[in-house]
Amino acid sequence: MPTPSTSEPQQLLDLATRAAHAAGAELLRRYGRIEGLETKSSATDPVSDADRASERMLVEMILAERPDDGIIGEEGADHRSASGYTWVIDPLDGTVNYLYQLDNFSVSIAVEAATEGETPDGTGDPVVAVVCDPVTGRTFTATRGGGAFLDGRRLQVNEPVPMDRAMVATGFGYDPARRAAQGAFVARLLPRVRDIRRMGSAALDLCAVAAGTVDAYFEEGIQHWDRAAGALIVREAGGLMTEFTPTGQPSGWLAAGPSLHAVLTEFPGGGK
Ligand code: LIP
Repeated sequence: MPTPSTSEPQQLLDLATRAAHAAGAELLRRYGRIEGLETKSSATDPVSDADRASERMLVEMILAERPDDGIIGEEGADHRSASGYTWVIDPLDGTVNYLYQLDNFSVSIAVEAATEGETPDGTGDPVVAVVCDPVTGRTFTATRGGGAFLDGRRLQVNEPVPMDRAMVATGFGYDPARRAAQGAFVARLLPRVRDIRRMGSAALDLCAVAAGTVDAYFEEGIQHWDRAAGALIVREAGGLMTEFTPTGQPSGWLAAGPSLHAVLTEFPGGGK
């Protein structure tokens, strides 16, 4: 594991923030003018030149200043780390919202440090996180052990939250059969909570938990780059984020304050 100098997390945070803002500006420049539209895992899983341009910009900025760091990106960036640090980037989280001009999308960047003896392949511990919302200019940040912030204001999850007062954000996969099972679980949960929100960007959903603008977020099938930065921001705001697979699908996660996290984990079909 790299031994960061005292200023290294701050240097990483500074570069991640500048890169996220530059990529966000590129997304806004292209907003409303979709070009190079293609689909990935299904006909409803889009990618466009905006995603690709944002990722190219992030990779160029990161490697120009930190050529020995690794990078893993949603749109194919794959650079091995020689420094022990790996950048995990989602250049446009909330792609479908972007396509429909629904103003809820983000640039999500996490920097992970390989743990002792492990290869730095992006499965290390996040040490720095930045999630930028280009439409509002909001920038969520966190450093491990240094707290979570929104534009410099310290964040804290809502705690305690009784289940019947909980505002719960979620999302659904692209596969119709998986969506049916996920919808059935939400149908069981809906009468037990205050309300459900489906906002379309996992990174911003996790930041909403950290900021207390929702009480919990869960989703199955989210990718490492969707959640890497948001996970650190939630944890540094006093929240818990653990695996959660209510319909038995892979890569399911739940983020909430401790009391609500415990209740939702025990909800029938909620735990692993
Ligand atoms: C999206 C996630 C969202 C999920 C979507 C999609 P993308 O990521 O942020 O939570 O429900 O299906 O995976 O593809 O926009 O980067």
